[in-house]
Amino acid sequence: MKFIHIADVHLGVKPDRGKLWSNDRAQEIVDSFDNILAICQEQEIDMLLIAGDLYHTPPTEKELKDLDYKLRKLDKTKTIIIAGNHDYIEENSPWETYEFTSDTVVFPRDRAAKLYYEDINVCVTGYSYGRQEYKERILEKLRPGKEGAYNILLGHGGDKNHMPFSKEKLARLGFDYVALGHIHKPAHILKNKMAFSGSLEPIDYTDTGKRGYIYGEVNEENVTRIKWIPCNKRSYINMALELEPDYTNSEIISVVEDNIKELGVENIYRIMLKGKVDSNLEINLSGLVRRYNINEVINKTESDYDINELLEGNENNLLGRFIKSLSNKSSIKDEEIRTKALRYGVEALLGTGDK
Ligand SMILES: [Mn+2]
Repeated sequence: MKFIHIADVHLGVKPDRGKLWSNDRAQEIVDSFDNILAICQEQEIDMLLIAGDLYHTPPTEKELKDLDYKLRKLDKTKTIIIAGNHDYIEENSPWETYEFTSDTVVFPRDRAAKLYYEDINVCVTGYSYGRQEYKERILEKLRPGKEGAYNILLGHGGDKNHMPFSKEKLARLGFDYVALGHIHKPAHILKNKMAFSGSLEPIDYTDTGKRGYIYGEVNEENVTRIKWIPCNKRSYINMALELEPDYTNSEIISVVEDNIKELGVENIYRIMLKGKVDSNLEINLSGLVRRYNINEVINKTESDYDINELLEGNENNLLGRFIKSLSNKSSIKDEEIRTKALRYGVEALLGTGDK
């Protein structure tokens, strides 16, 4: 028996709304899901397990009809879906009323349900969200549905507002494989027995790193082997750069650009600038922001200046008086706080030009 386990596809999400790449990302998420379906067909996968949040918000009937159309093309694959906190099932919603014509089952809301497939001797137990939050430890109470069968648990959650659980308790319930969703970072929790597949694609800048799906194989003795396979079209990358006082703006641009080229121009960046820079330097990366996918530039640089030199040139103005008053040890007793206050004040005054 072969299965694919995915979760948190978030179809319908518009990542980084307002950015140039936002629409492309929305399409790439659809493409990535379609790619999973193509793999199911090509590799004759028996089961496609979707562990919640297939959709970013509860789906419309039109969306389910479209999904059904795609799933109907799979000759060998049964699809089992639970709803998560994003695409939770409301009473009389399309999730409840739509009748799939493909080999697909959506687990009912707000109760444990099981489904036994005689042809492959597999029993899946799962629980769909009927609302956005469950503080109850629901997953820990589920039990394998059929003795002698290969038992799978399909669950969504893991933080304190979304069906919290202890990994140890979940591991001891007696399931052969626990397919989890909700946490976007993939995690192989118990070897070949329990895993978060992670989101299929990164959804926003907090989803750094690779994303993908789990491919699993179960042999005749019901021994499972799983493998996590990355497939994300691009990644969110946090780039931190330590600058030096002698850098010019062009040099900073060139360093950032070299790094982006090395890490991949298709990726989406958050750039954090650190270190000491010339106190007169104005950093301007707007040219790069137009050319590459840069979500945000965070400037945490500090001005490189000599307090004594500054004092000499500003004896009689506000800046000079400020430096003098804070240089006096009795002004603020705590050395560290005084140094910080001096630095922030000097930088603010230099920044406004109001001396
Ligand atoms: Mn979720």
